[in-house]
Amino acid sequence: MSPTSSIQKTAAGFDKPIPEIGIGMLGYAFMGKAHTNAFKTLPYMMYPPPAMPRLVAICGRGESQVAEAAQRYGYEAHYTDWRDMLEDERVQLFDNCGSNDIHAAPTILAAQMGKHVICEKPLARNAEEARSMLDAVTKAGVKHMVGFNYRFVPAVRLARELIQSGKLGRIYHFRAAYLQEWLLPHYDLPFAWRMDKKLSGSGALGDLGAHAIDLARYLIGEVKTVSAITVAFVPERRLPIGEGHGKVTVDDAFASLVEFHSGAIGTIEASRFAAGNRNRNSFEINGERGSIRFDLERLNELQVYFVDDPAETQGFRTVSVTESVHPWISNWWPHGHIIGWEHTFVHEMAHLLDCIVNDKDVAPLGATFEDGYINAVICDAILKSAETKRQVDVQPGLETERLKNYETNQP
Ligand code: SOE
Repeated sequence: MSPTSSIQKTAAGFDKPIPEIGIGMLGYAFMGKAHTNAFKTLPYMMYPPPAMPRLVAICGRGESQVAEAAQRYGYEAHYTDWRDMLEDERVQLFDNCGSNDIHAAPTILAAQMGKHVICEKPLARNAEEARSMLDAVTKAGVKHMVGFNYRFVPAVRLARELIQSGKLGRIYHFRAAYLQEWLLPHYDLPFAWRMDKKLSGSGALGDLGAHAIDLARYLIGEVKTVSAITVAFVPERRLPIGEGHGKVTVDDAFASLVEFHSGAIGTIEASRFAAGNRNRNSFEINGERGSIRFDLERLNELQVYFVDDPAETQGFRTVSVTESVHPWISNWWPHGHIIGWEHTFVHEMAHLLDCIVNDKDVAPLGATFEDGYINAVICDAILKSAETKRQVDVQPGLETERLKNYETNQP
């Protein structure tokens, strides 16, 4: 096939062939939809794209539901068994948007078959399971990413750039709260997999706290110790079908004190009972030369305070992170035309595809399975601290290149 025909095959006008990457998606609900939307959007919004995602196959338990999803999203094929989907040689990138209990087995098999992998967070139900996934992708030599998409919010990337530039100076505090409210009694939600430790591993901790912990590592550095408390406000919930109740075996909320190897200290909490907070992933960072505040419910904004600002105008001010100089914005709209939650997945998938076709490192800008494993170690430490009512050291026991200077690790 001549180069010209491959250019015309993928998209006219590019000055070099744009490779295709076949996507195999496990899951068609919330995250399956968000990831699919990203793959379908990035070719024309992250233009020219690093690769053209080809929606080869989607997999889900219910034949009629996954068939409808395939038609709705535009996948060429659909399966009800992920083993069959992984046998499809057209699948080059396996995207696991399944529930936490099916993160490990399909992803490990995909890696062993030489497929690149992305898995939604939390990587696994605990550190031991996460480590088995990290070992599999390391042995297979495939690209691997965990869906910590908030690293791909322009305002969050700007926060990292400001910190790394020294604009804030030495960092003293990281204070994060990821607050939702969907389990409050008036919603009367029945028992589900996210409330069952066997299936989910943990509750608000792994679902929401994992995001805050990842941002702590991405922005501040490695965690040294944690002290925590967890709570299940509602101990049992009605079953979705029939009579009876399911026992809630995970946390509805947690709060933790965190020490970083850098010497900074902080608090990280998450709750599904924080009335009025729909999806408020927020943090504040205090340094010797200034502070930063972020709130996902106002994701286009970053509040900044710099001690060097003129006294007469000093104070927290709101930066609209929608200028062309800001990360990714030049791919979207003129300044002031804001972007949304779904666009963070477009940035995330474009980064992954670029790393795959150009053999680049997913880290440190994207989260790898190593980040997912360390995140799981910290989550396990939080659960252990809550159980023992003691401070717990965080010790991933990794001898990887990025962690050689673990004690002084800067992101
Ligand atoms: C549900 O709590 C959820 O969808 C999380 O699983 C996501 O990671 C978070 O970004 C939004 O809320």
